Amino acid sequence: MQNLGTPLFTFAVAAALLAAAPAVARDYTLKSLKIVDPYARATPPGARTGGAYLTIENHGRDNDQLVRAASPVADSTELHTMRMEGEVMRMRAVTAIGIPAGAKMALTPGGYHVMFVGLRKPLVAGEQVPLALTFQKAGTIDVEATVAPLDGGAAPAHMPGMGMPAPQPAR
Ligand SMILES: [Cu+2]
Repeated sequence: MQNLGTPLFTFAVAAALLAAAPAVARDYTLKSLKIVDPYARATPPGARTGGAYLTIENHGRDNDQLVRAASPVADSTELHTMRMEGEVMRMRAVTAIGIPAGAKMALTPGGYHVMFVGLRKPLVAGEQVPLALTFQKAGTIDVEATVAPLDGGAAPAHMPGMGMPAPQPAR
């Protein structure tokens, strides 16, 4: 589990975080879950894959799990994690991402993420990507992920050696 960009399990009260969130962040509420600031990364022409990221806060008393993601932008939409295999960081599909009661799970470029496989068109910065998220207990919610620029300062660069074609920074 080391060097994975370990998902953050933060048991802090979320109110302070919410108060500090930028006004542009888009949040969604589904029962006891809050989905914070879903975004995707812009993709270069011809890219077959893309990623989407978000934070899920579980304000309820029951554990939940993200069990499915779906989007019309790709042939399939998968839940992935990253793991080290020897010296190489590789992605692996997972069947569910746990969202423990009272916890916050961040899906990030270095950890758990939503993966678009077989992109039907490039993801363009500024556009919105429809994303349906299904949780084991809370059900399904439709959100829109804002596409962030490839070279956006806040977003971490793609890691080298991920086992798939990684977009290069804008030339
Ligand atoms: Cu992936």
